[in-house]
Amino acid sequence: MTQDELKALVGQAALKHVVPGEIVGVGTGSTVNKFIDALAAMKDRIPGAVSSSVASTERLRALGIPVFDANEVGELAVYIDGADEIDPRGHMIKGGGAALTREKIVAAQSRRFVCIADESKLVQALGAFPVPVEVIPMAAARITRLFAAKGGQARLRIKDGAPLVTDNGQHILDVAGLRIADPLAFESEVNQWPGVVTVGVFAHQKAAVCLLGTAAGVRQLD
Ligand code: ABF
Repeated sequence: MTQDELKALVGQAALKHVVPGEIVGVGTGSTVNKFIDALAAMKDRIPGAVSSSVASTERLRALGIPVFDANEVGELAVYIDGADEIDPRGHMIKGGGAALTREKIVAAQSRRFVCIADESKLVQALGAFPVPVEVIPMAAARITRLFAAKGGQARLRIKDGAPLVTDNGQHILDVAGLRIADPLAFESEVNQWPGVVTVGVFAHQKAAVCLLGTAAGVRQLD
């Protein structure tokens, strides 16, 4: 099976976690795009979605699925999103798609996080994937020095020759060289640094369930 087919497999499998009659939280990325495409088949059984990015909002609306502002709705039953890395306890690195802040907001608004990914995303310890951190631009140099003191090398994410600007008008640092032994403590610490909007470690909002696409089918980690 190709990686694309594995993503389609878990995108389809995630449908059984959508609660009929309830608004569903929808993440961002190529795996979530497969889920959104599958969700079109049950759009008459849900009021709609809350989305974590402009890109996902456009895809949902193009399929006729209403998208609500997060402020218009209360707690969501479930949030379905991908990850860049996931450990066996459900802690994740996210933000490769630059949508991490809105992803964390919708995850926090949801009772359960269901992570969907192909099996290549499963790791024993987080950190091989550079950790995305959304930052206020004027704090980028100081935050880079704070990561250096932890052994991390932070690089400003560039797109089309200029610093990438997120949906929230901020920049992204990608931090390589970190081995994150305690994801909860790491997330809490970096969140305190002035100028950090969101750190792409999801330990406080970890996955309750992870659906991994494998050649043998969908493997579920609870
Ligand atoms: C989002 O999309 C992210 O937080 C993560 O960076 C990315 C995973 O993308 P893909 O499914 O394309 O690998 O969920």
